[in-house]
Amino acid sequence: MKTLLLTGFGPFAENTENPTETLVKNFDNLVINNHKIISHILPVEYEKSIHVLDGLIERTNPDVIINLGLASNREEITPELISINYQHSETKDNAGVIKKFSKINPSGKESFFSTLPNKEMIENINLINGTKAKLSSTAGTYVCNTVMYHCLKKTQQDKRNCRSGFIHIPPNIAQEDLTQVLTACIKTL
Ligand code: PCA
Repeated sequence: MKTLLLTGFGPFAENTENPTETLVKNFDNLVINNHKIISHILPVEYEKSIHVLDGLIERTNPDVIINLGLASNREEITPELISINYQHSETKDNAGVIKKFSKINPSGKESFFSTLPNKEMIENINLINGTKAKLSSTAGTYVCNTVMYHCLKKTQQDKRNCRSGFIHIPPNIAQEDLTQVLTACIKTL
């Protein structure tokens, strides 16, 4: 049996609800496709999110990590191709911090590519009635990109045999549909 660490986020900025919160909580402890799921809600804070994530990775030693977040301005489900070593947003994080023109890690690599099977996940999601997925080539420069970058950096630096990446979820999709979407993604692992 493999271990899948699944993360989501709670509300932030003007988003009073974050669909990834309910979704991720509902998958905690399930076993799908021979993966035991451990789920956790990360704080929408640049600093704390990565510290919490580090602790989770150390504690659970996962084989796969899927991080989920809300993209309030998108219409499709968007697995992310790449994370970049940058933080820049007008939006405060939930600790009130604004980051602009900042590096996540001043001495780190410029970018990390997702190591999740994005193509297969997109194909599987698009087989589901009424849901649409496409590849995104930017995870933004706010907290989600920070989490994706740090997650890939840590797992590769620690030489963990662990695949990870990020999927952004648009608003206004029913939880039942999101459940099907996430199940379809996990079936590609
Ligand atoms: N979305 C934000 C951070 C938390 C979330 O769910 C983002 O896209 O960076």
